[in-house]
Amino acid sequence: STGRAAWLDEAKYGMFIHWGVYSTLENGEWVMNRTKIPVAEYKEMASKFNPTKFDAKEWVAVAKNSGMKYITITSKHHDGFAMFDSDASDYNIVDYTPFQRDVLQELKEACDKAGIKLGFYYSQTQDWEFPGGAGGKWDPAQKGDFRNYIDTKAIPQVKELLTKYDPTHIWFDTPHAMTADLGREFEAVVREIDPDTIINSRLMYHGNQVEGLKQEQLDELVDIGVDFLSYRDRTIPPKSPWEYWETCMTLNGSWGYRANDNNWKTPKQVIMQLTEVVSKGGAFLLNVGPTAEGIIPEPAVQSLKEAGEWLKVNGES
Ligand code: FUL
Repeated sequence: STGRAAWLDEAKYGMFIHWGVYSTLENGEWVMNRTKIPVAEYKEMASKFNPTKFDAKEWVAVAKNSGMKYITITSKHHDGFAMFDSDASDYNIVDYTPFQRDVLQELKEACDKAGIKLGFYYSQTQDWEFPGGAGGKWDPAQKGDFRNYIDTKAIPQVKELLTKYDPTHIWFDTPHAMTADLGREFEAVVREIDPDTIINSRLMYHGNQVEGLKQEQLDELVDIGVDFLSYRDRTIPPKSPWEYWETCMTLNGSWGYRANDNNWKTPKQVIMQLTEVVSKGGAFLLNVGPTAEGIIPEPAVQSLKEAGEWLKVNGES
C-alpha cells in the first residue's frame, strides 16, 4: 500500500451511500439485472426520478453526528445512471430527470463545510445502460463494444468526477474484464488529475478475491498504484497484509434501499464491528440506502446516532 492512504487509517469510520434510480423500486441496487428490466423501461423510470426531500446538509450531519469522518457515495452504480452532471452521458440526474440538481455538488459543499471527506463509488466496467458495458446481457440494447464503452463513458466520467468534485477517493467495484493494462489506464487518469486521490483494490479484484491474493498479485497492485484493499462485502478479515484497508458493511441486509428489509443492526452491533475492524487496523465503511425521495431510513439514523453517542464518550475524537 502507499502512503497516500494514511488519512483512511486516521478516519477509520465512514458512511457508504447506495442511492440511485433503483431506490424507486425499493428492492436493492441489482433490481434491474435480477428482474431483467429492459433498458428503455428502466430509463423511463429514471426520467421520473425526483428525490425532492434530498438535503445534503442533513445527510452530512447524520454522518458527522455518528462519528463518521468520510462519505463514499454511488456516483454511478451498475445500472449506468450518473448521480452527477455529466458531459460524457446525459443519462444523469441533472439532464435526465425533473429533479435537475447535482447531488454530488451539493454533497461536496456540505462535506467541505462540515470537514467530512467525500469520495465516489464508480462502477468502472459493469454498466447495464451503455452498449458494450459489462454485465448487461438481457437486452439487445446492451450489446456493443466494451472498449468503446470505456473510452466514451467510463474514463470520461472518472475524469469529470476528479475535475469537478475533487474527491478524496474513487471506490471502484466489480472489475469484470479488467486487465492490468486497463487498471493502469484508470490509475493514470486519476493520478494525472489529482495525485492524492486514493483508489481501492476493486479496481482489479472483487472483494471476495482479496483474502486469497498471492504476493505477486499484491505486488502488482502496488505497481498499478492501488492504495488500499477493500475486502469482501460484509466481512471482517482476520488480518491484512497491507497497512491500509477497509471493509464495507450493510446496516440492514441491503445496499440499495429495500422496503421490506428491517433487519437493522443495533447500536451495540455497530460498535462491536467498528471496534473489531479498527483494532485490526482497518477502516469501517457502513452503508445506508436512502429512499427515492431522498430520506435515510429513520431506524438507520437512530442506530447510527446511538452508536455515535458511545463513540463521543469512548472514541478517540
Ligand atoms: C458489490 C456490488 O455489486 C453491490 O451492488 C454493492 O455495491 C457492493 C458494495 O459491492 O460488489
